[in-house]
Amino acid sequence: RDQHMKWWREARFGMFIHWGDYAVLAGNYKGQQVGRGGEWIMNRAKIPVAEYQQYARQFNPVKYDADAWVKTARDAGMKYIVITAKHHDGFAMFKSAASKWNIADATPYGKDVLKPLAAACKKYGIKLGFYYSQAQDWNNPGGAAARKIASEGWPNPDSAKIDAFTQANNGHWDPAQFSASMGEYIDRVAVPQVKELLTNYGEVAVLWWDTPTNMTDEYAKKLQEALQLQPNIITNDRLKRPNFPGDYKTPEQKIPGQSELDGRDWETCMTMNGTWGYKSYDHKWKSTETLIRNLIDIASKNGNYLLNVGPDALGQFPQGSIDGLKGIGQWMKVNGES
Ligand code: FUL
Repeated sequence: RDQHMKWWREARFGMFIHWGDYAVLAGNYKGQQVGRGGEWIMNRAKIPVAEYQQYARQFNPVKYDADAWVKTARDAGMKYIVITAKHHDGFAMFKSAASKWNIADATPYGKDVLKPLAAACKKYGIKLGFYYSQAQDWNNPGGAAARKIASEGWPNPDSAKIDAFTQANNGHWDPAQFSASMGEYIDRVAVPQVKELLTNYGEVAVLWWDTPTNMTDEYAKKLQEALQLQPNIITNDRLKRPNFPGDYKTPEQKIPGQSELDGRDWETCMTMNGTWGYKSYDHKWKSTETLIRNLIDIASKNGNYLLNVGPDALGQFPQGSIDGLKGIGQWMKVNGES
């Protein structure tokens, strides 16, 4: 029954990649540094849909080198990669027939970036997984929008802008966002895109769902059924709560203590600085020593460590990530099993 989990349980170490249109803004909006994750900037600053979509015209990652990315992961001792195929801003990093809001159709770059990544993963024997934001989608009509309310109030860097309109409209700040129902969004965008992802890229090892805002069992079932396209696929626990536990738990930015372990498989995802998506001014890098200690702590408790890199809009890993991964790789050479 558990045969499909075998490689994952042995993997221990993987690379998370948060990459999308938000890398263009890099945490900055109209001269303001917007707090927390760079990938949340559209929501936190309540950027209108039409305006946000203009930034895609500046997204031209000509330095993107999938081969080099996968090599960097492999050299650090990582066994798998999970990349944001679509984050909450709804921007697909792949050519999609279900929505024009994708990297091939909306940017000067004009190409799918998952295809070369899949090819490089195959070449180096690294498993490839896709993160897909199934519920939140701030650009495709009908997608959900979570409210993150902070007491201090905008523009405090730690808060989100919550105006009366947003408050009254289920977290949405632009009428374009609810010109369709969530059911329509699930049927027209989420399910077709998941099918595209599970059909066009060879073996897909992991489907990493996120933030089940307003999900229902009905929506979740439709998405879960699509997974049949990849019989050996592994999924996390964020499709919908409860009733859809997936294969493993996903503690975020923390390592569970011994007493919190309950026998279920688990994976800690973590940033190397303070953001998932690229921010030009976040230089608070964890030391190599901290990263290695975390990996040891997690491996000793039978978990996996999914360590994040947030590439910039040109397609480059930040130097801080490269340095940290190199440091881990050097330690691995001496102490690791591979
Ligand atoms: C969270 C998301 O909202 C963040 O942006 C990030 O993707 C993290 C891994 O999961 O819940």
